[in-house]
Amino acid sequence: MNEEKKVSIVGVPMDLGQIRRGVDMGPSALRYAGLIEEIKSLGFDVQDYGDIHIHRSTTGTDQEQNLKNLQEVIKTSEELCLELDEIISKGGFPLVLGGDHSISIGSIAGISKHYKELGVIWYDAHADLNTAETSPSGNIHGMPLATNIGLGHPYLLNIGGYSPKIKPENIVIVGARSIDEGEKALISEMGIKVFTMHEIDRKGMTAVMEETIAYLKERTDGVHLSLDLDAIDPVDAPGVGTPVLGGVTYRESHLAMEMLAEAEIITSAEFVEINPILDNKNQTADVATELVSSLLGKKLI
Ligand code: 5AB
Ligand code: MN
Ligand code: MN
Ligand code: MN
Repeated sequence: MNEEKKVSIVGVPMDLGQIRRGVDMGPSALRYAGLIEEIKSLGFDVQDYGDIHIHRSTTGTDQEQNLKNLQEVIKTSEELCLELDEIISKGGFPLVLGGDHSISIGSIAGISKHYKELGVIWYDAHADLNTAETSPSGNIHGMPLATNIGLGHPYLLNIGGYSPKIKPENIVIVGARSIDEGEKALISEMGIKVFTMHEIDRKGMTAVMEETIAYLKERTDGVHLSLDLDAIDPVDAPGVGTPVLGGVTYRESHLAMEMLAEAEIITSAEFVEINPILDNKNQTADVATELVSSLLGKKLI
């Protein structure tokens, strides 16, 4: 990543992909944490596209197909898809601020059409590989990775007008420690590469990121980083809706971002699932801001 790069910010104040309100305040929390100023201070040209409009139904939640707020998620995803398509066409580096993780359906729909072999790093405590058939909750934020590989409700798959968006072999999941039975079956069936907390503990983050980078460099022509703040241990990032004990530390995450910056493989990114209502004085947005900064190449000296 070089300093001539335009960083194009899009906020997605979406909380309908899950049931705990507050994650819609994520974009504000990140802006309040000084994200824009921080990126500018690194010498980048920053363009803030503002926030996507979220359509809210007045008729209540549609749970018929174990897909809560399906129509709202579809509308938001279509808009985000168009916005990111345009940003990339204009040569910007898309940085998307969530919002819950359902937004990844729209972001990857807009991004992936610009690559033949888009790679994805899914930095998350969860695998987000559920479909309506396997989901224990009906929350669409647990389904975006499945949707992106072409599994799920046809309306979700059709966002952006094509499916699948990514190949299972172009994905690396990092930090997983809460994986549902249906997701486990899919991971082994599809051969998706996963570094769970077990591998991170055994090998260390350095080896995990070296392997991730080498694996993706070999087979992809662009890499989207989808970073769910719940990958990070709740001690360091308490402001998330679905916290899971035993996560990646703040320091390990910095190292991961620094290694990605050095490898110069990341072509777009999103930071999702920050819930300021559950946070401790905006700590999680502060952590995310620092991680963005490292990802964009901030050096300690
Ligand atoms: B997140 C769970 N697997 O499907 C489900 O935060 C949790 O975007 C999903 O990773 C968590 O409801 C979704 C139990
Ligand atoms: Mn997630
Ligand atoms: Mn998660
Ligand atoms: Mn979550």
